[in-house]
Amino acid sequence: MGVMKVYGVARYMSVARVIVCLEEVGADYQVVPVDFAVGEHKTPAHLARNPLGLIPAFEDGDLVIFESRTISKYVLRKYKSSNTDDLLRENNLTESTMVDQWLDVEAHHYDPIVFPISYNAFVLPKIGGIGDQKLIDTNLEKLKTILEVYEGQLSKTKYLAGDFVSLADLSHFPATYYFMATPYANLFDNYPHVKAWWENLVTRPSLKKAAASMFPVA
Ligand code: GS8
Repeated sequence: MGVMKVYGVARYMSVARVIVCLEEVGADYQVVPVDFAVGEHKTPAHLARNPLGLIPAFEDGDLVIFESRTISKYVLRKYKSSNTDDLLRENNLTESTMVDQWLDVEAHHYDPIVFPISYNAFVLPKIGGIGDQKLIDTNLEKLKTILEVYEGQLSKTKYLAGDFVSLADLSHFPATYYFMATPYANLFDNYPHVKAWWENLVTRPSLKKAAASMFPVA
């Protein structure tokens, strides 16, 4: 079986999520570039890997999958023995359920708010586009509500799913990393437990490694 392949571009947020997990377990992998500029993500070859025409797609031998959170779980399960922090907690029903719960919160509540802010206020200007300020402003308002919820949880536990780091935390990395490079980063100052959680999280080597291939934030 050849090396695992991530189809996509490492600086894109969903791709970075997968790279973090691959780095966590120290897996051998290759990032195979997909060139948006020439519409490579809409070619039959890429659509066969991800029928939504999005990145990432992932290949491990005969297994071809898409959706960054699914790929992340696959990688963590496959390399269970080198997943030293046990980021899914699958040997504990309560803990793994808390991981699932906060991963769902990230996917269905946090990301739909933070991703558009990060994309419009940071990524688009980086690639020569113009962000949609109305969209940014609407989502900034919504973000306050969700950060209030996070502040409540993180004042009870060190990480989202409990007093252990998990995929639920790591999954927040890409969009939050770019958010912190927007003019709106200081919004987090109003939520001290969330801010401390983030500052602790970004010290992880896997995140630093993924960040090295992302857009520079300084
Ligand atoms: C989202 C994939 C996605 O939006 C996942 O894998 O988590 N829920 C999916 N990918 C974006 C780049 S991510 O920053 C993408 O492929 N955009 C290209 C396009 O919209 O045409």
